[in-house]
Parts: sequence; C-alpha cells; structure tokens
Amino acid sequence: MKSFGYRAWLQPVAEGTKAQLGFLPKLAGLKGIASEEFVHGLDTRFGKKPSEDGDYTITLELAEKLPPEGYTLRGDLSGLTVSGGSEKGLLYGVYGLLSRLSLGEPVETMNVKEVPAVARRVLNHWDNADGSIERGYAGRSFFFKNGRIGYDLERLKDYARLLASVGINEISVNNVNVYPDSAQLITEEGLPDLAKVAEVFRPFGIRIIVAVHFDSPAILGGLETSDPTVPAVAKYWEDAAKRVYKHIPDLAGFLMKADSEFRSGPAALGLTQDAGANVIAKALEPFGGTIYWRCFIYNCKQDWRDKTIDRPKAAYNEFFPLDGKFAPNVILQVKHGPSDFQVREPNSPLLGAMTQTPQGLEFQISQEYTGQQIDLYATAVQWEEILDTPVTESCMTRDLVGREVTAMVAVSNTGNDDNWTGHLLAQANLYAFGRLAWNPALSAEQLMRDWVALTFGTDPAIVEPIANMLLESRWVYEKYNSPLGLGWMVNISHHYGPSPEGYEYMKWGTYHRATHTAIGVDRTTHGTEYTAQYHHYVRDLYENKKTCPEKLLLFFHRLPYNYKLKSGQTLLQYIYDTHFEGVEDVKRFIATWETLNGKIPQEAYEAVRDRLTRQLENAREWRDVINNYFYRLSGIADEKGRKIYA
Ligand code: GCW
Repeated sequence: MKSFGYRAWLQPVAEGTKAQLGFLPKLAGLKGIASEEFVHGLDTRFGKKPSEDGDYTITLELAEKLPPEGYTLRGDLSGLTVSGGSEKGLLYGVYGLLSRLSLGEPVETMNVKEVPAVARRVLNHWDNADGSIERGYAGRSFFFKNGRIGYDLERLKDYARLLASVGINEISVNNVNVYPDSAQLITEEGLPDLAKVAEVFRPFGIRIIVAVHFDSPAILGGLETSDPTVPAVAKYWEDAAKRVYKHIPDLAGFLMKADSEFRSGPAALGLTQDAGANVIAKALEPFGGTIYWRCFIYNCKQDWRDKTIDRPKAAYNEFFPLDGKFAPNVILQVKHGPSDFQVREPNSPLLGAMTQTPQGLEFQISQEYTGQQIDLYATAVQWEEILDTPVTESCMTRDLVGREVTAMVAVSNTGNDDNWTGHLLAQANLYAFGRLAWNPALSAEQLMRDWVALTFGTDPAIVEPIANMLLESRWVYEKYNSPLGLGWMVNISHHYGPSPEGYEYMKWGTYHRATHTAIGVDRTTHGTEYTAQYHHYVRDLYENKKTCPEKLLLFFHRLPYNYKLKSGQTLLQYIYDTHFEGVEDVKRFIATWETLNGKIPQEAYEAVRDRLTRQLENAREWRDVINNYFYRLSGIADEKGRKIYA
C-alpha cells in the first residue's frame, strides 16, 4: 500500500463522502492506455472494477472533430461517453472524468468540453547526473544516480501518471546547467538510457526534452570550436539531431541555457542569440523538433559601483531587437519576471513585446526564493497575478497564452521524497501548474479548492481551512520577506532566510542601495530607464509613484523611509507592520492546522505541522533581521513600540 503523500491528488475517495461512486460501471469502446487508466483509477480511487454486469456504461471513443488533445464528457441516465480527439485526448478525458467523480459530480448531467489553451505544457527538471537537484527541496533525483540515468520504474510510471493527469505533456529531465555527465545524454552511449525514460512517459502522452550544452560540438564532437557559424559545427548539430531522433523519434526537442551565469553561448563569441538558436533549430527541423532557448541572460560579473547597468533590462536588450529573426521552431523561454523568480517583481517586458517569436512563459514551481518547500507558499496565487497583469490598455498577459506564448513552462518541485514535493502542501503547486497551463483562465481559488478536495476529500470542514491557508500563503510569506518588490535580501547561494545586504556588494547585479534615508533603484525614465521597455500604457503606470502598484513601489522607485503610502503609513512603518504581522499569520496558520488533527491522515497532519513550525522560525528570523536592519539604518523607531532587538 502506497503512503498517503505518495498518492498525491490521486487519492481513494474518503468513506462516506458524497463522492462515493453510486453505480457499477460497465466499460465499452476503445481499448488502450485510456481504458487501462480508467480501470486503474476506478480501482485505486473507488475500489471498484468495471464489470460486464455493470449498471452504467462508460464508453470511450475517438471523435475526429475534436482537436487531438481535446475531449468531451457527455452523460445521461443510460451512460456516459468520453470522446477524445486522439488517444491522448481520450486519456485526458479519462483523467478529467475520474477527478470529477472524485469531486462528487453526478455523471447523468455531465456535459464538458475541454481543449488545452497551449499545445506545450512543459516541466523542466534541474536534475544533475550525480543525483543532486539544483534548487531541489524534495530529496534527490528520481531520474539520475551515480553519473547516469537511474530510476525506479514503478515510481517513474507513477510520476508520469501524476503529470499526465493534469495535462503536462513535455518534460526535460536534466538541468539547464549542463555538466559533462549530462552533456553525454545525446551521445550513442547516453541515448539508450534516455530512450528508456522516454518509453516510460510515452504512453502517458509525455515527450522528452534534453537540455544540451552549447559547447557540445567541442566537448562531445571533438571540434576546435562550438561557433555556430562554422559549417562543421552546424554539421555536428545535424548529426546530433539524427542520432537523437533515431533513439527517440518523438523527442520534443532541445533546451538551451546559453550566455548565462558563466555558460558559453553566441554572445561570448561576439554573435547574437539567433545565430546559435537557428543553427540548432535547422538541425531539429526535419524531425519536427523544437529548440527552447532561454532568455535568462544578464551580466553576472557586474561591479556594484557601476550604476550604468541595471540587470532587469538585460533580457529585453538582448532579445527584443532579434524579434522576427528566429526560425519558426525556436521557442524563447522567458522567465515571468525580469529579475529571477522573486516573491514580487513585475512581468518581463519581453512578454507582449515580441510579436514575431513564439515564447514559453517560465514559472518556478520549485520554491527557490519562496520558502524552499519549508514555508507554505501557493505559487498559483502569484501566477494568477502575473496572468492578470496588463501588457497594454487592452491586453492582459493571460491573453498572450495561446498566441505568442505557445508554451507554458515551469521548473519542477519534485524529488524522491516519499511525497514527491517535501512539503505535502507543495503538491498543490505542481497540480496547479498543469491545470493552469491547460487553462490559464482558472482562478487560484478554484485550483486550490480542487486540489484540497482531491487530496483530502470533499468535506468542507477540511477544504475550507486548507484552501484558505493556501490562498493566503503567498501574501503571508511576502509580508515577512523582502518588502515592496525589492527582492533578494536572502542569504547568498542557498537563498533561504534573510540577509539584507547579502547580495549588495556582489557581482550579480541585485542592489537595493539602502542609505539612512532612502532605499531602492529608480527604474523610471529619470533613472535606469527600465520602464521604457514596456508598452507606454504600462510604462506610465509604473513611472508614476501614485499609479504604480504599491506592492511594486521599491522595484520601480527610490523612496525615502518617510514616504507616505495610500494607507497613510510611512514606507518604514509599513515594513515594520507587515513584518510583525507575517509572524502572527504563521502562528495563526499553525492554530488552524491544529484544528485538523484527527480529521486528516495522521501522517499528513504531522508532516505539515512540522513544516509550519519550521516556517515560524524562518518568519521570526526574517522579521527581526529586516526590522533591525531598517531601524539601524534609519534610526526611526516603530510607532507601536514593538521589540526590534536593536
Ligand atoms: O534562479 C537562478 C538559480 C540558478 C538557476 C538559474 C537559471 C539553473 O539560482 O540555480 O540555474 O536561475 O534559471 O538558469
């Protein structure tokens, strides 16, 4: 019997909940992965097997008029038909049906049509061949061991099911920082193993992507250069593509992190990014492959004294001039914000700016800067805000999905911990990403409620408190973290816990430049001119302190501590207040969680309680370090006279 956490959102329905299946199903129609998964799901969720003597017929069929990944569920008193545009669509239909049954929806009136908003719903794993995971907070890799592919077949299959059940259809398994071991994945030696992984995921409609090293032609091909303008280098990539597709004919493509954080790339050779991307695109093109080219490029050797460089401007400067110059099978993978997955930052100005180039919008499910799966943090709430951000006066970021944004991508938060994600409630983030990539119009509230109900059962006495905690968790974390869009202020390298000046004098380009009177970087047209990268509607919004969303004030403006916010609080008092509140909120989370004792599986109760206790420690540390820092700098006391440990 698998443990509670391992089963994630594919749980057996709780005894006595309204979701108990009220009929005995008889299965008809197409046989294959969809019918197998239906039988498996019925058994594990409801303890029932379809039978010839069943009293309600579920028919699985293909319907050519539907898009390949689309499906319909049409039920009446005599039975329900799942129609899929292809076997893949049918599989999604079966998962859709099973979760609706788990949520207690009646079959007789079911009338659903689902078509994904984007064709590519992608998970990037940052797993290294030695089994470690970069920014992984849930144990070791379940893809790699001891320098090569190594896995537990059953676990991998269970993972494939989990991902497919929420519509994820492409995964890269190796880190974008490609080290010599994982560079080998595209060689004759490495490919048979990778092909076996692809084989596990294939039936579930999931294709593999490989992260490749820009210097592969030199490292693996024995060439003197990896310069993409050299014919032998282009030939290397053509041969590599042929080799890879011989082993994995349905490979989704390659993923490249070039010219970023000490990686080599076109810029290092005096070329523009299209010069690299297009050569690889051409090699992949005959096989229908795509090259995902990351836009996370900035100067990571900056001198903190130099105020002429502003890191958030980097990606736009590098890529916007190249719009229209990329081959059609290049997808530019853009992090949602211009900094780096901070708790609060504006959207990347590249989103909406490049109209001629397909883009992948990159999220981070792994909680690098957002509590590392120790602190509770529902990423879906942040993603909803990101999608709700205007690009122009008449276009929201959400509207780009399915247009320029042809892929939704996220960095995975999974590892070989028994419950996959370390913090049990962090499973909600993986779940939400899949569903949001399928349908970006879904609200965080809907996603969190569904996840809680599928995981813990539909009893409102359980769903309400847990869903509410999740929905509040982003704001609570932000309250005790780095304030008002400043970002960073984290301990260097591992990025957990506070260090207000940790990055202040380093080369990474992340400075807040606090003095005894003011803090922040002026990124308006009077300062670094970062705002000029946006459409004028959005630029004007951010330029003006009065219209700039307050939670982003210190991202865009340099302000004195006594600057008055709309609430009437000064900037500094706001910082003190939110930091005191954040800790109290975490205490409240613990109290709420304790009301669930005995109502949910003990294993889950205790595991989460343990994480919340650790979160409280972290929140206290943040509160006291941040408040102390600002008090020492400004000399201004807390109006409410609370303890600042000065
Ligand atoms: O956020 C930073 C991380 C790096 C990561 C990089 C990236 C994989 O600190 O660990 O490297 O982003 O996205 O490439």
